[in-house]
Amino acid sequence: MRGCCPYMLGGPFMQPKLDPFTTLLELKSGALDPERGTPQVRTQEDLRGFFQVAPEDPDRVVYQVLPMPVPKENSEIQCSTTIIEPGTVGDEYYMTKGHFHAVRDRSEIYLGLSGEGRLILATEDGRYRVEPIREGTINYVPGGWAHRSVNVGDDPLVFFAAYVGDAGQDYATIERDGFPVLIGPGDDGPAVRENPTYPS
Ligand code: PAN
Ligand code: ZN
Repeated sequence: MRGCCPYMLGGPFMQPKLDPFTTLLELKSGALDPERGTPQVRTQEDLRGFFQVAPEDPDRVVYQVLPMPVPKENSEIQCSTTIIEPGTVGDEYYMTKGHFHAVRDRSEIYLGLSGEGRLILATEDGRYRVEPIREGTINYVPGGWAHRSVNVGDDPLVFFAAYVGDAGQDYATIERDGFPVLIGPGDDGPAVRENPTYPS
């Protein structure tokens, strides 16, 4: 028999849709070599409406996502690295927009690579959790939990994400409601406070 493992005994054989590929992930910086897609760059201006206050330095880069594009189908696994710069806007640390998955029950895994961060997770009925992200952490993001990562340190926060291919991202709900809590500098390090504009 040629190859191994017939898809079903007696055929038909599954015809793969993609060829295998390998990319080097530079563990500290999150850089991919070779790059596989166009980096997605988010500036303070791009996050207008996500921070509590207007951008202070609109062109400044807040974060980048380096993608490894595969078809957005549930048979595939999307993955990317995210690099969030250190900084603040108003009382909030630099963070991602955050989203629910458009297909709400799709889950995701984050692997922390470097820096010091927090992952805010929230359900549509307002429950929330705050989890750490740093080198070696694995955050499991179950379906139904919106997620936003926040850089609470002085260096870039870098993590790798892998998620169900057809998950999609719903940013509009977060742009409208935000998350139940905000994270910014406090007297003794990062402080989590209630979001005064979160709908009750
Ligand atoms: C991540 C995020 C990435 C950027 O890959 O997309 O960290 O955050 P925003 O998408 O909220 O701007 C992920 O959770 N994908 O589903
Ligand atoms: Zn996600």
